[in-house]
Amino acid sequence: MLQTYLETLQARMSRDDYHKLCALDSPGVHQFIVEAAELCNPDGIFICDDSPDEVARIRNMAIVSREESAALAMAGHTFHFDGPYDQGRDRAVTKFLVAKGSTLSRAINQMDQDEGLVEIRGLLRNAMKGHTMIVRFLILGPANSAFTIHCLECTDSWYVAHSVDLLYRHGYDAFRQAGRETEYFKTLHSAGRLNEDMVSLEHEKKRIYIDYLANTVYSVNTQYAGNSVGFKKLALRLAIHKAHREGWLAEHFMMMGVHGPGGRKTYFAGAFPSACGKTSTAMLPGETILADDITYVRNMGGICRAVNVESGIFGIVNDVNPGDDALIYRVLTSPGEIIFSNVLIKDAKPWWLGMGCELPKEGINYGGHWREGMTDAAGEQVLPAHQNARYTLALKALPNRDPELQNPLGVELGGIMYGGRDYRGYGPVQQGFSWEHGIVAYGAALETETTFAVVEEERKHEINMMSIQDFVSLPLGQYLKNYLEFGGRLKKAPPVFGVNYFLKDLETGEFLNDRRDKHVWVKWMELRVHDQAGAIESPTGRLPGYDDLRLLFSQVLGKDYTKEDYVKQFTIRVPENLAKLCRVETFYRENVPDAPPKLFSVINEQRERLIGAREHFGDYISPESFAEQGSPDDQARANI
Ligand code: SPV
Ligand code: MN
Repeated sequence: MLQTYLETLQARMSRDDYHKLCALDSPGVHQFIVEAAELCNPDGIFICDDSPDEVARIRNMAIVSREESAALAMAGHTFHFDGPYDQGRDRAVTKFLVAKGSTLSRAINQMDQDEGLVEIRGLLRNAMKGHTMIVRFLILGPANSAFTIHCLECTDSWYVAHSVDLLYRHGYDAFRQAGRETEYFKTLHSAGRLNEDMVSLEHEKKRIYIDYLANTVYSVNTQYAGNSVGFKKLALRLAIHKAHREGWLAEHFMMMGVHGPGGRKTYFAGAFPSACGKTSTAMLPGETILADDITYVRNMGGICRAVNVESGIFGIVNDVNPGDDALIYRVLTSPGEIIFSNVLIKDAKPWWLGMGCELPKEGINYGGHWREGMTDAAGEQVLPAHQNARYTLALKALPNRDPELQNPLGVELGGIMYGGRDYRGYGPVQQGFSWEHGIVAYGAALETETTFAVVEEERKHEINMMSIQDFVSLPLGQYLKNYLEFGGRLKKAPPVFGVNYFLKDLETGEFLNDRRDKHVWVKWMELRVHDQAGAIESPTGRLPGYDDLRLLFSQVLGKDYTKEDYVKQFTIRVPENLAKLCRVETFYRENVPDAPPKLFSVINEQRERLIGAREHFGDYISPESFAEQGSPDDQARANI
């Protein structure tokens, strides 16, 4: 059989490419490529073995094919446009294929596996005619590690093949060394028919189907990297299922190293829905970034250890400016390999919203020629750049990258944080009373409003469990159960924190924090991990004390922190918190029939604590009403 697949392929590719495939002792890989080629019918097949020449060829072809343009002044910079209907992940057309007789939770988009395969194969038939199918081999996680997952992508997009080069570790050698029994993920992607600007034309036929039972992802008529690069949220869906079978966690986490007293560094992982401050937390000045988007977490000898699945960033460029994100701004405006997508182009420069300077009055964007004052069919002003405009770069381009990226053992997680977009309820930072409390009260209760990173109505209030809900290839209750049990099996589960950068004054509607305040919250968490800061026991979690924060504001930001600000920010808002618990409970009762009983007991206990506190202190309770415990004395504080 192996010989038959190879013979079929021989006719479709150069001798050189054929030999590269023969070096892989994997009939499954050959079969996948044969079937992809027979279905999509490309003019040729290019097997990339990751040599520098081939990687350079891919980058060059992305430009020659005009999927990217290098018409930018800065060396190494290119830009790419996705179509107007292809500017984010597309929930409506992204579906799990489920076997007959089984079903995932109601909140998860799914369809019958057989029907889905017939539909998507129909759309992929002959889709690569006139194009080359590029085959890339990659690994998720560091090489030669318990975390490593092999994967391959067949795509007709040079932009996608180029993006994966910046975002993932090369894997051709790993495939060469792999035994036949090695499990791997596969993606088949076609951008479909393109218009004269090399943009996917048939957006109404965009489909992204995840055949998680076969470790395969299909994607067609789309270019937006979140839909087309198989190893972002698409392979995350496959990894969640694998993690469930094997007893570990695949998470939508950034990871960062936070410096503490005495030169120590503590690693944190954090889940935030899109545009809730994930990258800007991971990029805090003076700290190190280890991961931006996806992390695998394992119990290794009772210790919670984690790796970055990726090795690059596909980041939101909106609001990156010298004041708020100085570091990334500097990288984006310096020479180096970067792909900008869906920004405004003018005078050979990329421009984006919130970049901290006046934008040009006209230029080229994803809609074509743009002029200030333009309106769309609905009469709305057309923005110069898309709010979900992005940059793609390798982590090695960042001066603040963490040195442990390639460590096969990963790093020990000191703490985990969850952060949503909650204007009314939760305070800026708090610590869970236990693993279970933190996982439920901050992770499972994570609320946000939909933003521009997803193609649908914006500003809808929603629960987004662990910021991963769309990707969970299991019944959601099973996923939560796995999470709760994972912590229980660790020798010492990392403390769990909830953060909220979006709290507003209930009367004025103004944000109560500056964007940079998050640095103080992170430093406080670092101290808490090592029992070097006190905490106040409030009904929703352990809160920082004023004196610790005042010192940290001064040390970290050089700012005075007034008692008045502290009280405003950390006041427990009982009605808003009770309403939040009600939304969370309703969501799980309605959508997650297999939710673990622990979830409801944690919610109930929190409700009772809130009601009890209200009886004593009223609806809005200053943090100073609660007792502070374990607070370091002034001498210890001075040494922080
Ligand atoms: C996100 O939206 O969470 C992203 C970008 O990280 S995407 O690749 O589209 O998932
Ligand atoms: Mn993400």
